[in-house]
Amino acid sequence: MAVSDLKLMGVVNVTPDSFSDGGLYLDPTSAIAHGRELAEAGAAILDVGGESTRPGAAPVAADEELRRVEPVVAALAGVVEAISVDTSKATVAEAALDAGASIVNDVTALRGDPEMAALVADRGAGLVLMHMAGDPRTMQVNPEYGDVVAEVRDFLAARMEAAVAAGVEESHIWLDPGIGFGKTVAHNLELLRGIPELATLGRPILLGTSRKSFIGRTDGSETDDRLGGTIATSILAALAGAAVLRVHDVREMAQAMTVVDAVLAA
Ligand code: HH2
Repeated sequence: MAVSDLKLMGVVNVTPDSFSDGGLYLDPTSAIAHGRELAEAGAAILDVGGESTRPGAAPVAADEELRRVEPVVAALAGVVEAISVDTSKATVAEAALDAGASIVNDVTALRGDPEMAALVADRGAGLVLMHMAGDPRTMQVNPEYGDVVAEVRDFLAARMEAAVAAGVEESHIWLDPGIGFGKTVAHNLELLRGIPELATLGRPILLGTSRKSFIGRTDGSETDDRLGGTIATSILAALAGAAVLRVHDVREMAQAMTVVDAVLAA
């Protein structure tokens, strides 16, 4: 498979406090323009979120999150193959699905809101189940695992089973190891090496390394200077079997994939 067969998921953060682009796209007009740019640059999916999940982030009330996300989803629906909504609240997910989203990206893997599983099942939506140890306020306090890859794989298998038991079609589920969510640098690096093992679960693997702090802790770079590390980890993940890459810098990522394919085909 060519790495350019992968889907790029462009990040649209309609927030004041996201870790790398907080405040840049809080106004719906700028978020919509940014989403259009990412679509033109090669994003097949746009992931629209109204609540930061960075370590220590303060929770956002549902009505505020909905106010941020809904007009942006409505304007971008149809611009790309699919819109996902990055939320763990069923009311926000429902409004986004009504506005044209077709995928729910729930970083709590259906553990955050008891209404979420039934909503996704009833609407026949796509579902991203992500691994997170703890919650964003506490997740980076001394994360510990025995075998991180095995534990994340078992967690994802169990969450997939719970989703299917609640009526979600297995074929609608994507799995994500949750890079940076309750993990040390070493855990993140091990998970990147462990993608083939996660892929044995039989569902597409989505991966988000974009601009994350494990890159900065590896080379000392600041948040706005981690494109090289993002591309390196994303390409390695693609070659190891990841199917969807969640990135902020779609144009640069698409270029890297095209060039890698040209080399692989030579
Ligand atoms: N990472 C972030 C947010 N949502 N969803 C999935 N499925 N996987 C991820 O790795 C992931 C995610 C964090 O990135 P960002 O949205 O840029 O930051 P913030 O949460 O501060 O808005």
